[in-house]
Amino acid sequence: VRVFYRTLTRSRLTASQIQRHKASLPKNFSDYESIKHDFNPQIPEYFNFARDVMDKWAEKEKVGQRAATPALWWVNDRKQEIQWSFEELGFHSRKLANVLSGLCQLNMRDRLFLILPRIPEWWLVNIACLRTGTVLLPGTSQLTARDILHRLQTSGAKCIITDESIAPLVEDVASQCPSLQSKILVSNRNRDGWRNLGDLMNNVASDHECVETRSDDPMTIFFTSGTTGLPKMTQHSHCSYGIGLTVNGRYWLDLTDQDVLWNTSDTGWAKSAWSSVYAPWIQGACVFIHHMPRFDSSTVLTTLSSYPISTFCTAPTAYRMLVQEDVAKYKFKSLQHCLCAGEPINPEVMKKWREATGLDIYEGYGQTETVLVAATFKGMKIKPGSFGKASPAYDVQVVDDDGAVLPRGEEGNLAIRVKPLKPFSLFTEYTVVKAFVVLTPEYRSHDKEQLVKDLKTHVKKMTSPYKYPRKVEFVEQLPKTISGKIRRVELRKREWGQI
Ligand SMILES: *[C@@H]1O[C@H](CO)[C@@H](O)[C@H](O)[C@H]1NC(C)=O
Ligand SMILES: CC(=O)N[C@H]1CO[C@H](CO)[C@@H](O)[C@@H]1O
Repeated sequence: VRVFYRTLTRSRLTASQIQRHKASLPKNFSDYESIKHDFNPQIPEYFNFARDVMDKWAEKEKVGQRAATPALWWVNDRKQEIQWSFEELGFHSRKLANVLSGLCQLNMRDRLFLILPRIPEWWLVNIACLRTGTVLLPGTSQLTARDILHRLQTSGAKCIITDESIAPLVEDVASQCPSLQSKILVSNRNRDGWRNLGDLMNNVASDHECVETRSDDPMTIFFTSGTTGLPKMTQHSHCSYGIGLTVNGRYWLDLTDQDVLWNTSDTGWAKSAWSSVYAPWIQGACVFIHHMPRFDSSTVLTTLSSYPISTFCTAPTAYRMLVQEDVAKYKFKSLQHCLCAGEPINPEVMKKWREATGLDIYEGYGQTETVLVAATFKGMKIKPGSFGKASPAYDVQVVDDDGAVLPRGEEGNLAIRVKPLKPFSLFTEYTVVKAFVVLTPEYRSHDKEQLVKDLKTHVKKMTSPYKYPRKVEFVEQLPKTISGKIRRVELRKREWGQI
């Protein structure tokens, strides 16, 4: 019987067809409709990802209820390697949390600016900030001194953690950033004016009590790329990512605690939090990192064949480079699920990748302000040129410029419904200072543009530079209470109503 069965299977399906079929089946949900139907996340009043998710996985590790994969697996091109379990991540990040709340005197809601390449410390800072309730602002290593100045001033960050390549740029601008109190360097060497992270961590306790954060407390701030005007600060709460990215981790990435996820993206970009922190760790999966100085096709293919990477995501441009190599000569024994995001993928590249690996590429789309907005989920038919269907996190529609939903097949704007209820997995706000100004009679005839400039300069001089208003609006009068207090709520409502 066994022989017969084997022959039958072989004659009907090739090994790669079987592999492809298996890989296209979702592991932890049945189909798109069931996801849409069952999606009903509960938002507790208090939530902290370090305590409520990471430390829970550490407990499961202890009693053998989690697969034996590490939680973080880091390699570089000099064959150095680090593997940390959730327990070890907990140990190191608690020490770092003690550095932040002790020596750096960071209180809840204070802001920390982080610019590091893909080194393990980047992840430790992420987790330590959760433990202390510090709001994390990640930035890429490509920032200039001017960019750094703008970010430090706008955010009023009290602490910066970076490496030797960025330290001189910070030194150039630090005197113009009055709120910046601690500068911490990640390096084997010491540098004047900086404290060394390694030394600091050697001298603190490893027990730390995680702070109580409300689900809607601010957790992280990303600067938008600033395509139009100066970059804006986009704030996410503890639950918007910590719970909201379940949609990415469970449904799009289809991860479990046995999976190893590799996204080749750099740290600092808004969405490295998506794929390299929250989405995989919600699912208990392993985050794999290769600290390559730059994208190199043969390094990527060799890495995919020598480590048990089950889930792989890279940019469409990168896939285009990969399929130019002789991909079929590599054996990806563990690879089961491939994804892309960032720009549309060319159907030709998808086809070549499938021919070489037997695997499809699943597209996803989202923005700094959101979690996954739309995607091709496992088990869904892939239609080249389409990025799939709306994610269960949002009610997504194509609308015209007035917000009216358009009929099927018509081009328009992609919109997310925010009324009557704003989805919890949407960013909280953009934290822009706006001034409403009532002019006295002698100023009414003045040139308004010049007045705006003068006001901004005045505030910069009188208070900290970062506090100056980015927006100024002249009004006839301010809404006041009977006792004469200004009703800021009303101003705020008016402002949001306009957007
Ligand atoms: C990988 O990182 C890029 C850039 O940050 C992001 O656009 C993409 O969504 C990430 N992939 C996954 C699977 O989260
Ligand atoms: C690993 C994982 O995501 N497991 C989930 C699979 O789905 C069930 C039912 O929705 C969840 O309870 C598990 O947590």
